[in-house]
Amino acid sequence: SSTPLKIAVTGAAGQIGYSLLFRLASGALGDRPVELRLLEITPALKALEGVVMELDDCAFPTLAGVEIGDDAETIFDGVNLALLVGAKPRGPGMERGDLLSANGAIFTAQGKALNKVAADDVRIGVTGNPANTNALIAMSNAPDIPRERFSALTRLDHNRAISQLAAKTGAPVTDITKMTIWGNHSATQYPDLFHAEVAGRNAAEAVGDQDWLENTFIPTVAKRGAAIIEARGSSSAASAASATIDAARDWLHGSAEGDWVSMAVVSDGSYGVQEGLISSFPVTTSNGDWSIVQGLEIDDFSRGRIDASVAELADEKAAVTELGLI
Ligand code: NAX
Repeated sequence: SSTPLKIAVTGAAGQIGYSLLFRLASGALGDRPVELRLLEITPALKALEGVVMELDDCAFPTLAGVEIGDDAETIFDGVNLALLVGAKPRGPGMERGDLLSANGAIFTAQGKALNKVAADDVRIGVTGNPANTNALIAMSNAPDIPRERFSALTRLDHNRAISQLAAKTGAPVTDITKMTIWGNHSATQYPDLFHAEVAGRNAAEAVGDQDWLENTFIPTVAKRGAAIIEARGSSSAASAASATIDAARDWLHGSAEGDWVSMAVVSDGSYGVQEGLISSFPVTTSNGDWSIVQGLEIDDFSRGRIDASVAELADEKAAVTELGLI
């Protein structure tokens, strides 16, 4: 169709936005023209105007229009895809409860605005942290939008896991399939090599090194964000934007045959994950819908890791329930 895909991006003047907008505008989601609708807080609008000047200066053939503003209901009007990137970072001396309530205010308001004005076919991807719980808050405040339309980003973790496994085995990334991130986008996440494959061979067997798997691979993937901050002096931005694009593209256009991707989506109780939590699963996507890959055997090691991350999500849910955000 030549009607532009209307895409909202929040936090558009931020680091991730600076990479994400140019890829969306240049056709990373396909040939269909896109209209960007960019939400920022009032003090960041001037900087955002500068970013829009640069978007103009690229003369992207697929960019059909840009609108910016600080009012969620205006910006979200008629959007088909909403990428919720803007969030409140944890400041010095900030307790977890403070972080959850600051973000709660953002994601309750944005959930309500999406509920009111988004297009009927809207899909909502949350990148801003704490991503799973922010998605839960937005979903809970948008009762008229099907719960399946919300997801939180674990695709960056998924891509990091693919890259680490490729480096360890010497295989190209294109040989790595069926990677899974389970649980929360946090240090408790569980990147699973027992179901992943390297050129069709079980990855845990191909690696053949449980010590590496437990003591190098898992912590390297789970703590990669901190390693990037340590090296670069700021948090991952281009890779986070790239993963946000990968996730949106596969959601809208489908995952590859014979493979799956990781997405944090509302649990139906699969794999013993408490119903209603937004937890990362192996999913296949087709025609804008996802479904959780069923029937994987979970051994005791994986069970313990999944349960620990899910317990953290249940704690976050209890905390935001206590705060009256959901
Ligand atoms: P920046 O601080 O550079 O940008 C965030 C932007 O959001 C700012 O411009 C700010 O003005 C804006 N903002 C704040 N409140 C807003 C609101 N209510 N409405 C609209 N905009 C608002 O952060 P950046 O590096 O771009 O990261 C954005 C978010 O992504 C952070 O929460 C970060 O923790 C999270 N990340 C998530 C990742 C993931 O894999 N899920 C990885 C990368 C990143 O750490």
